[in-house]
Amino acid sequence: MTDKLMSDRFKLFTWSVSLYSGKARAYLIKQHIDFDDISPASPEYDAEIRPAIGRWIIPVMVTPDNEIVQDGTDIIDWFETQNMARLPAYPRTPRHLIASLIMEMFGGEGLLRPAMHYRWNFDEDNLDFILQQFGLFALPQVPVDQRHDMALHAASRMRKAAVAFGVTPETAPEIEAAYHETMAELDAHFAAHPYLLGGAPTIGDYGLFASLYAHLGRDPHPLRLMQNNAQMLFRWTERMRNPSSDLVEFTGHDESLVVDDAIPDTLKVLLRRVASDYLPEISSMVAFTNAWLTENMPEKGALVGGVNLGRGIGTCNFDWRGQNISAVVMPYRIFMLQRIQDAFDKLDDEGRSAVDTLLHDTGLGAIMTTRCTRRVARRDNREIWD
Ligand SMILES: N[C@@H](CCC(=O)N[C@@H](CS)C(=O)NCC(=O)O)C(=O)O
Repeated sequence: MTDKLMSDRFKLFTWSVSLYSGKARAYLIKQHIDFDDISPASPEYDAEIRPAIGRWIIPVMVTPDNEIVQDGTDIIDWFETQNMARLPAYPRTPRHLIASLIMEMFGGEGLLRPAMHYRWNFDEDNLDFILQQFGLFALPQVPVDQRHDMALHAASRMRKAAVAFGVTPETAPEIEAAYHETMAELDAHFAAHPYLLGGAPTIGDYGLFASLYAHLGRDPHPLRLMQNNAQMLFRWTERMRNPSSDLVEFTGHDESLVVDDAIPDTLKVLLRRVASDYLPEISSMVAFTNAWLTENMPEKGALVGGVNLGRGIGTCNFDWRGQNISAVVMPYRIFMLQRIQDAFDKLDDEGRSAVDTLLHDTGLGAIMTTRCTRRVARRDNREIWD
């Protein structure tokens, strides 16, 4: 690593338009970490970061000691492991911990369809803004009047990604209906509680913020939708970007979590939403992966998707709200699911029993039994088969 990257502050290679960047950035803001946002379009990224992590991806954090950490969750865990968290992301009680991890996965992965749909399928409201912003962040060295066409080219790649996640003209009406319902449920929750579990953000808030900020809370069309329909959810998106806890409308509230490991009724509603809207995909993705593993038998330590295959290993199909959805299967999602299952397995009998009751009450029982036959691990900032 050259001296160029050395700094006494943390560096976060991000863009405001990037979904997963928002998760890591919100965490750093909330922990009062001294950091700089740096564009991955900078020469440092090409010269130092990309060769080190082997692909173009954000967010990436560089620590003052020049450690490179890619992945929103790994960035968060880096601070948690060093005991640098002002507000620890992982609750210490069983139901809070598991509910928060489930919402992390739902926010980062389960809300991807609405996030992609509302970014890429409302050109009249969004496209000028998106192209200007992509041009601004991705092509700073290109003259402003030449950015538009180049950004349009990049946009067509992202539109294809939306389809790969299952966003099509056929599925769009249900994606919208489900998002309106979800938005109302989130709004009801944040009318009663500043964060998912009370007065401080936990891992579930950071995960949710991924989809609910860069796309759903920032692009013109979905932002207007949120401002018109879910003002308390909109407030939470402001709160998540504020270094203070921003509890102004919650008079008398402090930064503590809900007492006695209780799960607010409004959060139970959101867990039921995960069960109805994301569990079908989890089951299908795990079944596909298990069959794929039997057929392909990757060696221990092999990069998932192989060297060139990108992040997906195939496509799974499942029924969802009367639609048959085809969606890319990404072992990263298995990794996120495994985190929840690992946390559950580590609980004592009493904790497991409390969580079991919660999961059965909310229709999520299968989340602990739907398991992959192989584990996905992370090594050198990549997913590998363990
Ligand atoms: N699991 C990763 C996902 C990161 C990710 O997908 N980032 C997007 C931007 S929001 C990206 O870099 N995409 C580049 C590409 O797919 O080529 C994380 O949480 O950090």
